[in-house]
Order: sequence, then structure tokens, then C-alpha cells
Amino acid sequence: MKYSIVLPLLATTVLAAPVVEQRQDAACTIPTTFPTTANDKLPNPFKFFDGRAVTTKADFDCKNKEVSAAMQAQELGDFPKKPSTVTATLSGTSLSITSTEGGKSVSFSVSIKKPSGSGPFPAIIAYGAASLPIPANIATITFNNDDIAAQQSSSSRGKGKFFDLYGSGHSAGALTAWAWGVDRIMDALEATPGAGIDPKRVGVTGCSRNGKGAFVAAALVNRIALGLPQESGSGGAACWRISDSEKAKGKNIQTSSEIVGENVWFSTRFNAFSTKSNTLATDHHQLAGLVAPRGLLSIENEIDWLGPVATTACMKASRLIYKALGVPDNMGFTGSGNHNHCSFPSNQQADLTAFINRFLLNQNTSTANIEKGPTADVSAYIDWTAPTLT
Ligand code: MCU
Repeated sequence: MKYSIVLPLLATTVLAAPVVEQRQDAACTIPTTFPTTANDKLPNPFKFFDGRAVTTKADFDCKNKEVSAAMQAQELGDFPKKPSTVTATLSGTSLSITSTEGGKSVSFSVSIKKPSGSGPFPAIIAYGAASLPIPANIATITFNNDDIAAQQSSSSRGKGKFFDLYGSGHSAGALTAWAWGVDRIMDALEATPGAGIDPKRVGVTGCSRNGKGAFVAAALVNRIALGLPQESGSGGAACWRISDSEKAKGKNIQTSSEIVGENVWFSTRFNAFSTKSNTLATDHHQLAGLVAPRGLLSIENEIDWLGPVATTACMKASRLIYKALGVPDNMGFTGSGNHNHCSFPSNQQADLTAFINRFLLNQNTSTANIEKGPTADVSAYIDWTAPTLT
């Protein structure tokens, strides 16, 4: 084990401290405390919290580990590692997944709708029901995320199968608990070749609150090949700081201070930051940065509440991260004016198709320069420059 922290000794307990997620290939020192210095600009994705510069791709991998740890510590709550035992049983189109930890077990099922013919097929995991068209040559895995963590209202805290396993007091917000469910679906697909799904070609989607969920799952579950969050808005594609700035300009926009009271998507750890998002160690340009270099298309709308300027400027900053990694085309964002929430306008179809073709069907389709949205000046929120990582 190359980490300087002693994770192996804690291997069978649920960690109270931020958990390092599964990118354990590089030797990194992960801090356990994170800066809370006020900064109205988007935090520099190319500087470690201790001030060192991120100059190489290996550095960036380590930077992502500290970003993940900081987000877990300040917004998301702990993302648990794989439970001691995960088993899966396929029965017709239903894949039942049982996770056991500390003498407790929980089971949940997903349904798999496959193309005709013989697989293995690429697939998209859809939170609830997909709000975008999934092509006929891609399988749809329907994930009842509300079963893992409830999201009825602020009274849903600690309810759902995740909390049956880890305890109702676990720090995870619903977005993190759902990502844990996606991680278990990946375990099950890998262990069940008979399901006919290629685990290396799995995407994740959801709209609105479930779009926030799909975004966080793409960020935390590094086996996901393509993130397709739709209309995720605040808590997803929007940067908290830009949403606050838009609110100050009089927009009717969801901010951190509103979101912590509306529902249980975030950890209670986020409450301490809800009225001072400028003290967070990270912002959501780096949530997309966690997905890098994997595929990501943020699908947006221009409903004020979602923060069209906040999502557009934030995702422009994210594209600078992908560009620094030498893969600018692996991420894009597509908007299409104001339309019915979670409907999918036909003028976003070509962008969606391009990302699906490239990242799930392994086709040589261009996903270059997909940056569609309202005017949004990212330079007003940035006081750093992106290096070319070597
Ligand atoms: C965009 O997602 C949410 C939004 O964050 C909430 O404030 C609102 O209540 O619901 C949206 C949603 O999930 O709509 C289906």
C-alpha cells in the first residue's frame, strides 16, 4: 500500500474520516482536513491544498483523490468502499444484488432491457426512468435509486437500503448513497457475464435531482465510462459560488443555502457551508474533473432555477481541466434554450448521439467543442491558468 495514511488497518470498519475512493494506482498523500479559506473564485484545480503545483497527469490523479476526499468531507458524506461481500443473481431481466457488511445484508434489484442479438452490450444505468432517448443498440438498466436512499423531503434523512446497511446516522447524503448503489451494480455486472453487459461500456443518466445523482455517480464510480447528467442544475453542473453570484444579481436560482433545507441530497456536513459556499475547498467544476478523463456530457436547460449561467460557466471551467489533461473532447455541455423540464429537445440529439457513439459504442465519432449554452463569462470566476499536464 503506497498511501501514507493507514487505510488497511481500518479495512473492515466504516470510516468516519473521508474515504479514499477506488483510484488506488498512484502513490498519493491524501489530507484528512481541508481548507475553508474564503475565496469567491473557483478553486484552482491545478494546486494541491498544501500549495504544491499540479504539473503532471499523475499529479492530477492525486489531486482528484484529495478533491474527492474534500467533497466527501464537506458536501457529500463518506463514499464507502466495496462491502465485504457482494453477490448477484440474475433471474430473467432482473439482477438482484446483495451487499453484506458487518453482519448485515441488504438486497436491491435492477431491471435490464437488452437489445436483441447476442451481447455483451453496452448499457446506460437510468436513475428512475430515463428522460433521454437510449438507442436500441444499448441496454437500459433501470435503477430505483429512491429505494437506496429516500428523497421525499428533508424528513428522508437516513432512510433507504443504504442506511439499513450502514446505519441511519451514516454521513452520506442521498447522492452519495445512490453512487454506492451504482458501484454495486458495476460489481454485479462484472461478476455476472450471463447478464450480457460489457462493464467497460456503461453510462449513467438521470434528470434533475436524479441528474445530480448521475453526475455524482460518474464522479465517484470510476468504472463508469460515460456520464450523462441531464438538467442537474444546482448540486450538479452548477458551481455553488456562481449560483450565489447569480442570486445576488437577482436571479431566481437554487443555491446551497436553499438546497440543504429542501431535501437530503447532501450530507449534513454541507450545512456548515450552506451560507458560505465560498469557503468550500472545491467547487463543481472539479466534480466534472473527477470524471476526467472519462466521457461526460452535461445536458442542460435554461430554466432560471437550474442556473443556466452557473452551469455554463462552471462546465466551461471543467472543460479547461479536460483540456489540461489533453482530452478536451471527452467532455462537453449542451443546452437548448428554455424547454420543458426533463423533456429532451431534438436539437440536443446530435450531441448525445456523438457521446454515446464514441464512449459506449467505441465508434470514431467527433465530440469536439460541444459547448452550447447562454452567454456566461467563466473568466470572471477564475484567477488561475490551466497548464498542459505532462
Ligand atoms: C433540478 O432538480 C431539482 C431541484 O434541485 C429542486 O429544487 C426542485 O424541487 O426539483 C428539481 C427536480 O428534481 O425536478 C424533478
